Amino acid sequence: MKRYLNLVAFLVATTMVQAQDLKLNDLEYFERQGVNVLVFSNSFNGGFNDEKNSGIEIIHHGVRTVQGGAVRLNNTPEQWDLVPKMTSRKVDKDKGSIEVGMRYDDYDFDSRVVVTAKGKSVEIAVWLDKPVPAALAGEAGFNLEFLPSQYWLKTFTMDGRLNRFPRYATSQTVTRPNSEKPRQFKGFKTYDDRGTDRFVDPLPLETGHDIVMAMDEPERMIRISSDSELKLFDGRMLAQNGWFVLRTILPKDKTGKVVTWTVEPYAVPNWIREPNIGFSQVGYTPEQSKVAVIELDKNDKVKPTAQLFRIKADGTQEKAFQGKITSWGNYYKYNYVKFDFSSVREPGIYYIQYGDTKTNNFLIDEHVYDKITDATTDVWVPIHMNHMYVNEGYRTWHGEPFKEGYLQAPPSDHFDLHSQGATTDTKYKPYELIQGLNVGGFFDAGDFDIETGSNISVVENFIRTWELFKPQRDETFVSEEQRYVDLYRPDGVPDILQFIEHGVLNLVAQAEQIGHMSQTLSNSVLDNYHHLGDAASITDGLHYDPSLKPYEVSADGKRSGTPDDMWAFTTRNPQLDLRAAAMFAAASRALKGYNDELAERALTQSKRLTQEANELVSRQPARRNRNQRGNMSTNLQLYIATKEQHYLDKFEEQIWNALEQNVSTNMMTALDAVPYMGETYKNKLRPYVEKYNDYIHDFDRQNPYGVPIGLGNWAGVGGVLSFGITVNYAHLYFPDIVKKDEIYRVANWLYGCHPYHNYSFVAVVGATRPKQVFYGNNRADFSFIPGNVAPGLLFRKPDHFENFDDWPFLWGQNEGTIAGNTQYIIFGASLKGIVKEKK
Ligand SMILES: [Ca+2]
Ligand SMILES: [Ca+2]
Ligand SMILES: [Ca+2]
Repeated sequence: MKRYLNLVAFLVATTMVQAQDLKLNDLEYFERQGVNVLVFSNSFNGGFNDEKNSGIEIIHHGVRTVQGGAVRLNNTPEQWDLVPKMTSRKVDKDKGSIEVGMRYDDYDFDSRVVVTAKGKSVEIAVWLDKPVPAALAGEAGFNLEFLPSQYWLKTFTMDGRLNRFPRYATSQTVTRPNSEKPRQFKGFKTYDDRGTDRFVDPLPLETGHDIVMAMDEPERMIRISSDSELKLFDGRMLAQNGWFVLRTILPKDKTGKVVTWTVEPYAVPNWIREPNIGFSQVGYTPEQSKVAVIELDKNDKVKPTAQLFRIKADGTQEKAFQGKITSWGNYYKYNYVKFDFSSVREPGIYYIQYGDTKTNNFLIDEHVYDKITDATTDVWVPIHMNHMYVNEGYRTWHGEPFKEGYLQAPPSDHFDLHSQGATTDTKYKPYELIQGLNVGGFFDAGDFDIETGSNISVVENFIRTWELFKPQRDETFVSEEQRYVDLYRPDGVPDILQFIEHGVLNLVAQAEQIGHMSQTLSNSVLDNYHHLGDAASITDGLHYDPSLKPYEVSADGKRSGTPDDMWAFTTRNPQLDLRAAAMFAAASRALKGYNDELAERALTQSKRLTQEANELVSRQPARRNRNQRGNMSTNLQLYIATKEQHYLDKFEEQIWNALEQNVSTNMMTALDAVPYMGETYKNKLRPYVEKYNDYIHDFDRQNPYGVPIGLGNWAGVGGVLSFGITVNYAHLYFPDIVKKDEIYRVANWLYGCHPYHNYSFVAVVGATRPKQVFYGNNRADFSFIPGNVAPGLLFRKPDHFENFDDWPFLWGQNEGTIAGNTQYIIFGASLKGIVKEKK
């Protein structure tokens, strides 16, 4: 009987292999087991041009290793090279093909790409109705990009010649006149040509007609052939975030089907993705619920049980628990089951085994959450202090940046989501030095600008942490006088107070020197915006003097002709001024007794900005409640700071209405008010908290992880953290409605219980297996800055979540921000506080 069953299984398997041609599925991508070919499911319309997330993409055995398939204008396109606009997308189910229209407005250049399933391959054809414009002849080509970290050190052959993908960029380049370079985004330039008027163009690693990649790694193996010439380039020659690029230059003066490629991604027969056992890498307290979420391939057979093993003090292991697997169901492309081992409460070292898959070990112990914020407060935050030299032991993280200060931005466009309006809104002339801005403040994220809105949030987050938890932790030496920060050197002052002071120093200087808040203090030129390395070397530290030639230094050594000075973008926004005013009022409260002079300055600016901003707002045409939530929060903060009744009246007028409209988005602001209001307010809030509790539980129905999972172009850790903080405070003030166990939802998600992999999203003390690469300012080293929180799971349409841990350069999944990471401090501090409370 058994023999017979095996024979049946064999026959079924064989039929399946034969049936394994690429098929266009209902989600409009080509699929066979182990291979997904996506054709502009994600087009080039992200926030930052070429995000390496678009065009023709291949998800190869679960990993998105190929993207960027499109007509492009460069051998190795960079982030700010032009991207095509998708003008049409036609799916032909009968023919098994997808056709996409692409257009470059800058060059009035249209093309079409048609992808057709042909057995185990797809044919990619480029069609032109009009020849390539003369300006792009020899430059426009069809490109496909391959993820370096998945291909480096693997072999490849071009027309049979043996090769290996280099671990580091080490091929050759030529330089060409700038006049031959296709225009970049808004006319900006990604490079400093050092006065040569020439740009760098990589030479191909190989050229031919038939390339086979990674025959030494079946899950990555792919074959591409064409009658046209194929050239393989290494994009890392121009930019560390470049990919390997395979390309065919479009022929001149031709129309019709001008390029044809045959692309065959190899599929491992009957490939089943290994189960991803999601659990908290930080571990669990004995009393909390403990549920692993196991992500399974849709072709995988669910096993009836899983086991928990304990590693004993003598190094031997024993089975601690065996429990049933329960089904949750399908969520996008995978099937989800759960393993509940909450009944195991004995402190110890454990791992989970499901079938042949074992996790790394984790702890069950009362103290597992004790250190979850330490790396963020002791390491990540001080390293992001701007205008300071930051030292750690033998290592310098960065010298003192931007010594020459900030110039008034001229009316201009910009590359990081802001711009300077038609006037400066200040007393300064364009390019004039604004004194006193090069003090305090925090780097925005993986870049080095001071985003004013974010810095306001940062100071607010620190003040909240200080006022709620009064953390006395002192691990950091901060001297504003010496402009020097030394990690792990206590100086007798709680670090949080010093962080508040540092943030306020910059923001108060903005208010005093500019007269109102700037939008941002940022780079003036694109070629130093993408800086990787020591922040102190972004600019030359010398005042820009346009009377000198570029790269020339004045005789006194103080000025240079290099236009690298940072700019202050000063278009006035009264809403931002109001936010700053509320923050300044709270800051003056927090700083009193520590830095009275700064506290006084903050209060003075708070009063002035509030008055001026209110006047400006009253003169503006009424807008439909667009900033209501911000206003509401500002009114609350202003009431707390000043105790003036009219702010409270305004807040009360707004909050109930807001809660009626949307409980979930307004609950945190409502909870923020609780400590300052009476019992009547709390009672009135109670039914809304009950509604919020329903909202929390609804996530158990929406997805297997029970948290709000964002599907945007920047992964959703911000939303998850706000949710976590709100849940924590809802529990603190209404423990009978929101139960204690709810606070672990977000902790589980952050520390490893999520799709794709089970690594902790926080480079954190305490986690067994934190993520190892992040998009920080040291990303070129494939590294991290301790305490960073990754945005997490990036959703790619139509059904793929990913978080690369071998490739740091996708900001939407790996970049920690100063506002997000200080939000994490509040989440972590409140979680620790609740964990410690006795039931
Ligand atoms: Ca920025
Ligand atoms: Ca300190
Ligand atoms: Ca300079």
